[in-house]
Amino acid sequence: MAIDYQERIPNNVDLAENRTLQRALEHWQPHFLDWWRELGPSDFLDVDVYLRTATSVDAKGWATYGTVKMPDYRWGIFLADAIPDRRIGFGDEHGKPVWHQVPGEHRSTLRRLIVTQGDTEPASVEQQRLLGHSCPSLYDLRNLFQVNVEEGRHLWAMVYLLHAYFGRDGREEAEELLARHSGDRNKPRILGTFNEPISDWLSFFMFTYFTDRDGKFQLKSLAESSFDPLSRSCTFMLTEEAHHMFVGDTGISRVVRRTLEVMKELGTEDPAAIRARGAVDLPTMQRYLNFWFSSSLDLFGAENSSNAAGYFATGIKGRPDEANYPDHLCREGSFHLERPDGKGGVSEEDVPLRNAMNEVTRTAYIRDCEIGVKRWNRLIAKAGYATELKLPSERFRRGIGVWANQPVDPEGRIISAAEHQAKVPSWIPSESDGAFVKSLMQRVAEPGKMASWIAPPERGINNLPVEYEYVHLH
Ligand code: BYC
Repeated sequence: MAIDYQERIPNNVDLAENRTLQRALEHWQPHFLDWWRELGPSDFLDVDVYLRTATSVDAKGWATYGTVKMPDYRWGIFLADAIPDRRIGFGDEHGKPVWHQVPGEHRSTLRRLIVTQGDTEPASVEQQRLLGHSCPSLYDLRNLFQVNVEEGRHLWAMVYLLHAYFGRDGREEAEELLARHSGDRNKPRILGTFNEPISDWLSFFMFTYFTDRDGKFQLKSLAESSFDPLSRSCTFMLTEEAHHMFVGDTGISRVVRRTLEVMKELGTEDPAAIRARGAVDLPTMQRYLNFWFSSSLDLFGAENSSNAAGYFATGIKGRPDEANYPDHLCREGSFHLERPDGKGGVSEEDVPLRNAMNEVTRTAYIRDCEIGVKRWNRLIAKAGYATELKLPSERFRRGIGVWANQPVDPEGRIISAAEHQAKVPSWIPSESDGAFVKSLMQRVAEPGKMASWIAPPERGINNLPVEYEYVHLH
């Protein structure tokens, strides 16, 4: 395959000069495209979409807009600009020069983290692959596809690291990233949330708000890494991640706004009446929020983790915004944890701070999640209603860590197993909630028109009007 590398694969990693990397990518790229055709938004291969493509890392190039067919999207490889004389920012090697190659002793740990990060990217594309059929507007359809192609690019970013720094093992892992599939019984994706189906747009907005936000915090942690190519890859990925969270945040806001309009119009908060008018009642939204928030909390790993302590000590993975902390060694401190005592109560313990790094990051994530919830609640309050959306307790519905599989209610109270079982359907989406939400998912494909359950966005993309034909379906 003759490729004009800079044109076909925009990059700032000297791809045109690196024959080994070219060979690895030449082998992998056709498999990626096959995967995209089969498990990406497969019924939309021929449609023209108004997309943003990163063609360089500077302010001009990172968001180049134009109309493309998705299989022709130019998935590029970018590292944020190098920081001259960058030093390790935390852990036992604090202050020493960062690594430009993989230290032998950290090879398998780094590979595992890069593979875990990389695995989530195609997983999310697989999860969302059928949503295009039920888009609430062309504006939303375009945003879905933007998110999808960028997750594809984030996969490329991790595959680049595997190919460029991990030799044969890396090439094998890159193939495996296309062989595991979301929800596949025999070869599932690595992390739990990425095997959950996303079969409606309310789930998509919750996922892009809560799960992409885990992406933000994990990428920030990896951006602190002493392995400089990983750090620079993740720093650039964060610029794209911001749009994905915007899609989630504004998506949920727009659903709330439409629901409030219907509540006003009907003069009732009765879920049945709101549903009959084709909008999503707030209690249903709360159940979707409970589901995706609790699932995303698991993505931070266990509260007390020797893996996390090891990553910190060796300088492999830090805390998000490490520079903001006064102590970068964390040899002394401890973290106060609560755990179930096995007798229906709670016991407390202090764990060494390094072991609690997952919890430190999860705590920062929860604070960040609250910002959107407050904004949605302001909309509700402004419309004159007392209902509030709320993040459930971090103990609720956990599958990982000390609270895994505990009978806990959304307030964090430990209850009996029988009560828990009886009440779960009122806390997370029931089958009938799913069927109702799915019944709303009818494709709206006329420029500027919105589905009955969602308000229009405040503005279009890249200063274009909301009515712009962002996707040419015909
Ligand atoms: N599901 O010691 P622990 C994103 C495993 S999202 C299943 O607590 P550790 C995106 C864990 O792997 C960001 N398994 O783990 C968003 C470990 O297994 P091994 C993705 C889980 O290492 C939207 C074992 O349990 N990036 O970018 O401290 C769209 C022991 O646990 C789960 C990353 O995750 C789970 N939820 O922390 C697109 C960053 N949680 O290794 C993209 C890379 C834990 O003993 N990954 N386990 O077999 C990591 O930093 C760490 O692997 C984790 C886990 C934070 C995930």
